Amino acid sequence: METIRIIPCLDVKDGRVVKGINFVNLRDARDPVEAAEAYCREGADELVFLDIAATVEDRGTRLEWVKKVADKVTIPFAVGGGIRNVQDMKALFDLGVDKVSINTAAVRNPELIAEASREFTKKRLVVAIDGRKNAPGSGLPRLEVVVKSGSEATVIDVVEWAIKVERLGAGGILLTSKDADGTKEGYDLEMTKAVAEAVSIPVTASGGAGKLEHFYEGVAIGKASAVLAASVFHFGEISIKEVKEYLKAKGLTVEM
Ligand code: 0VR
Repeated sequence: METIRIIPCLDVKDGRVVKGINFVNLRDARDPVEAAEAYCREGADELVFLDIAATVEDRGTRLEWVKKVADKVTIPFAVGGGIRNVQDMKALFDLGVDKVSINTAAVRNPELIAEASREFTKKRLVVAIDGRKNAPGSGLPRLEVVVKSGSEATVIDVVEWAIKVERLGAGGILLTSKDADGTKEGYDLEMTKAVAEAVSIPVTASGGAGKLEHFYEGVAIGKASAVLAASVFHFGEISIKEVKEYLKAKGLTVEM
């Protein structure tokens, strides 16, 4: 049985870790370096850093923020937000980043996935897919890809995009529900399961984790290989240790 990874996510804006609901109403949470060191100490299996304002501000990833964290991180470190091309990726790898995550740029130029996968190997390339649910009868995909920090609809079906992303060479998918983000009401299990069953690369569930049961559901029902959270970890409501002990008690394999 695969080892399930527990992943805290640092959503960074103006040099601080922030947290909102449905990608808006962002409030200050903590310092990125302090948070990264704490999560490494607490047994996180991987750390994600998202420069969430980069694409909207039409700039590259803030390298100085990434470097401060990269210098302290002792676990696999993945960075996304504002990555537009292989040059941006190389600059991040040169800072010691282990994996890059592309979202809007991949939708705008799918060939970038294949190019990056060839250049850096697929295990260093994650494609982040932000999805939202549309009402039945809306004429829009039930599960629709959104880009630019969730501000722009694409009319692209999430599952179809995930299949294409795998075919183009992505090594993993970071699947975030914009509707569930920050609500602490649980992952979007319908969307997560639909994607995880359509691809053979690891899918990370993201958006909505609020209690221990949610992490288990993300794996047992959502078929995710990893579970990501921000709110409950940043505000100290649940610890990584508690999640791992809970999943282990439920029969899943985790690295204690
Ligand atoms: P929680 O629901 O708090 O665990 O959040 C998990 C996940 O949704 C967030 O870490 C992050 O992916 C939300 N993403 C974005 C954003 C948040 C604000 C603005 C933009 C984005 O573009 O992904």
